[in-house]
Amino acid sequence: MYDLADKTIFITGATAGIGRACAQAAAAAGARLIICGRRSGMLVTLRDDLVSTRGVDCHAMTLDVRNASDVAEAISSLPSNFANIDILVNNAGLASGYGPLHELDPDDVEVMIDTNVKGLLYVTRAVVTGMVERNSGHIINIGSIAGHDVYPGASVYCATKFAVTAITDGLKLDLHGTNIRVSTVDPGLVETDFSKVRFHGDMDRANAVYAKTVPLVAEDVADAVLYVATRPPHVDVRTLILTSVKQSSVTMVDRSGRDL
Ligand code: NDP
Ligand code: 8X3
Repeated sequence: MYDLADKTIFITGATAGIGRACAQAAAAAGARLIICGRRSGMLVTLRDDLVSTRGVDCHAMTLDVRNASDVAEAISSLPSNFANIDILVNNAGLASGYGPLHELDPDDVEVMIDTNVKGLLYVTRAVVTGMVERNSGHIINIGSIAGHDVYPGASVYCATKFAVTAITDGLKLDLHGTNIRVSTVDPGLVETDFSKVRFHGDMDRANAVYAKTVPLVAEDVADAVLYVATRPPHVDVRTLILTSVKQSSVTMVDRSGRDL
């Protein structure tokens, strides 16, 4: 197994949901953490909690991954004990709006592409350079089953997650001959703030996404990320797809209400 104790793990979008669960799981495994997100209050609360309950080193950066120069500056000016990143978890992402392409708010289109694709590229570019110099590292992208199949009302979100699939595969080719691992963890429905964000705070619509079924929870995805991260150094889990047993495709979700 690849021991995470004293390894440096950078998790983007750690203020909530899957990213926060990944930070908690990595801290439990003894990793040194770099966490980022836009909401500084939640970031500092998480950092203080990880430091006090797990005794790990944690560097919190208020950072919007859409800002290329801020990303480059944040990575290039990391404190020396955090500078050599062993594992990057590209998690920051969102769906914004829902509906036919021609009815989507152009601002929603921009924010999804800027965050899920361009932001992921900015962070990856800034981090991979050091990994290549050290001939060591692991990039774990949080994709989605929406990066394998499209569903109605989500053409742009799906396009961004198809892009994550392509970037992961392309990066693997670009890093051929190095010891750097490249993986995606691609979940189906996970009950987080994802739908609240997608529906701009409309909690009735958000709650309906998870009604009468049993979705994954953020800790399920963190568990998968930890699995991928802790394989022996010669093993690269390329794609790990996980869904609730109640979900059979992007559109087939058992909402019969039957218990497990
Ligand atoms: P949440 O809304 O709970 O968390 C999203 C996280 O991303 C937050 O910490 C948010 O922090 C951060 N984030 C968003 N935009 C930015 C930005 N511009 N810069 C930095 N951080 C940002 O959603 P999830 O945890 O569910 O989503 C995490 C990832 O998982 C996303 O990539 C999503 O596409 C993917 N995913 C989610 C699924 C689900 O059903 N929930 C299923 C499959 C994949 P802040 O707002 O503080 O910036
Ligand atoms: C989020 C999961 O199925 O709602 O990526 O698109 S889904």
